[in-house]
This record gives sequence, structure tokens and C-alpha cells, in this order.
Amino acid sequence: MKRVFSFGLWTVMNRGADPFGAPTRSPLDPLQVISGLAAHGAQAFELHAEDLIPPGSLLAERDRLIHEARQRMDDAGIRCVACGSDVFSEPIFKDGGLVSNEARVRRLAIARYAAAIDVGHLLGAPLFNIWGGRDGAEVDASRSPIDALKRLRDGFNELAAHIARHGYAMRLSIEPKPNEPRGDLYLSTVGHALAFIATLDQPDRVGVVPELAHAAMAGLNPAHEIAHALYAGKLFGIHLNGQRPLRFDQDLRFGGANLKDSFFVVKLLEDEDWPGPRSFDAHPYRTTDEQGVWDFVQGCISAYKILAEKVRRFNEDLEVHQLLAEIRSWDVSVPPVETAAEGSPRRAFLYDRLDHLVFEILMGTR
Ligand code: GLO
Ligand code: MG
Repeated sequence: MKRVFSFGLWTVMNRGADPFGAPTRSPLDPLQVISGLAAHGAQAFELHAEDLIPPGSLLAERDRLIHEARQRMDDAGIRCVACGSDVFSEPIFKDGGLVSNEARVRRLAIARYAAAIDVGHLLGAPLFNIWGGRDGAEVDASRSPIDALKRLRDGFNELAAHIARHGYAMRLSIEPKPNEPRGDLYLSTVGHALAFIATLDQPDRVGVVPELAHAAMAGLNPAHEIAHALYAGKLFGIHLNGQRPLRFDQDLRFGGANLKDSFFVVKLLEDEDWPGPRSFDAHPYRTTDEQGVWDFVQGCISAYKILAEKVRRFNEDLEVHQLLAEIRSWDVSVPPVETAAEGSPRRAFLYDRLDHLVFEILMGTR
């Protein structure tokens, strides 16, 4: 299987601003980013419709920009694997998009998503991914969390109906996140999203896009989160990056933090032969200049390939094989009743050794 690497246009277009400091890089043109990604090892990209089409553009302008993007995609040999919408930046969405307490804002959010779905369709995106960054709260007294879920449900149902009505070959996904920019977000983990999807009118059309950073922000094991999505047949996409646990959203370079977690995520995707695009949602550091942005792109892809190679080595290592065979043998040998009564047979669990082998393989000393 040929791996597809993808980046959000917003990652490369990110200008290095943070809550305490102004941008450190000049703006990049989205078309330039599309060809730049292709030139630096990506076969695909994701975007918010607004990354390409400024909000408020007239239809003719939208069509011109889409036409230019498609031309650029054909020339560069790169495709669009997911579209989304920025329903979080503008002040009108300050208290939520789909969950807002104002009906007119909820209508606006649905209209924004629906228009972005049309853009995604015109760009050939098979997935519309929703990260409702403002769909949360700081003041719990302001909204019942049950009402929030019902509003999210109504919104997702309407968007799924929009896709079905137009006959688009497009699926929907939820990208969960525990917090930030809101104090708490309602669709906070893969588990929450999966339970929520089961309540929708067309659950088959909706899946999840776990992000490593978001799982780590919640103190969760990202490989376990992704496993839940795979187990449920709902892994529609993935956002790869790095993140120190229990902090603000850092979106570090893939491989830039939690090496072992990254290894086990790659191992899961590779072992399961997951066919989807390996999509990066990491941000070049604020200290990076315009040229360095492309090193960052190549760094993320290279980190994935190196980890995939480590996975291959792990899977082919003789001692690892022996240890795993030993572990599997315990599963078939049922202890005789007398032994069980005396307590379980004493076993050397050898997990320390196994863990050290992972370490050695990762460090390149094996
Ligand atoms: C922010 C999210 C965001 C989404 C994007 C998807 O924390 O990771 O970048 O991935 O809006 O459309
Ligand atoms: Mg993301």
C-alpha cells in the first residue's frame, strides 16, 4: 500500500502568532502552499474552505478560486482529502457555532458548514471534518450540556442531510478535543464522539478524526484512542503531531514530543494497514522562518517514515518474536484446576525486556 502524506493548508499558512505574541512570518498564498506541499513530499492536503476562499466572497470569486486550486492540484499532482470550515475565528461565533444560545448564530454556523461542504465537493474531498472549536463553554450555568448535545445532534443531522440531498460522495467526521479555545469542549474525546454519533439520523455517514495532541491534552493514550475508532470502523482520518500531555494545544512537529506514543500510533496504523492519509496538523515553530516551513513539512514526513521503519524492525526482531510467541502461548494453555487453586502458575512476564527492546529499537542501538 502506497502511503499518502497530507497537511492542513492552515498548518503551513500558520504565521507563528500565539496568545502572547504577534505573527513572526509573512502570509503565504494558499495556491503557493498547495504546490509547495507537493514539492516537499506530500501527496494530499486538507483545508478549511476559508483557507482558500475568504469569508464573504461572492459566488463568482469562489468559483474562480476553486478553478485555480484545481488547476494547481492537477499541475502539482496533489489531491484534497478533507475539507472543513473555520467556524471559530470570527467574533460572531464567540459563544459557539452549532451550540450557540442564539438561534441565528446556529443557523449561520450550519450555513457556513453547508457552504464549505459544497466547496469540499468541488475540490473532490471525500471527507468533511468538523472541529467545532467554539462548541464548548466556560460558564456551565449558561447552557445545559444536554441542550448542547441536542443542538450538535440537530446540526450534524442537517449537514448529513445536505450531503445526502446533493448526492455528494462525502463522509462527515468529528475531530474531538477536550478544551481550547473554550474552557471545555462538548465533543472532547474519541469515546465521546463515538457515543454521540450513535444518536444521529445517519450514523453510517459519520466517523472521527482523532488528533494525537488532543488525546495527550486529555492525558489519554493516543494509540488507544485511535484503536477505539478503528474497532468501531470509524477511523475516517487522523491528525498527527506532537504534544506534551495535559497542556495547551502545542501542535508540535510530528516526532517532536512523546516518541513512544508516536511509535505506537504508527505501529497501529501500519499493522492494521489503515488505508487513509497520514495527515499532519502540526505548526512550524514561531522561531521558524518562511524557508524553514518547508523543512518542517519534510521533517514531519520523515519522522513518520523513520517510525514506520522502526515498526518494521520491531515486527521482524527475533527476540521480540520469541517474547510475543511466549505471551500468546499463555492464552491457549488453560491451567489445570489444581494449579489454579494454588494460585496462578509463576510466570516470568518479561515485559521489562520487551519494553527495553522497544527502547533499543527506537534509539537505534539494535
Ligand atoms: C485545532 C484543530 C484544528 C482542526 C481543523 C480541522 O485544535 O486541530 O486545527 O484540525 O480546524 O478543520
Ligand atoms: Mg486537528
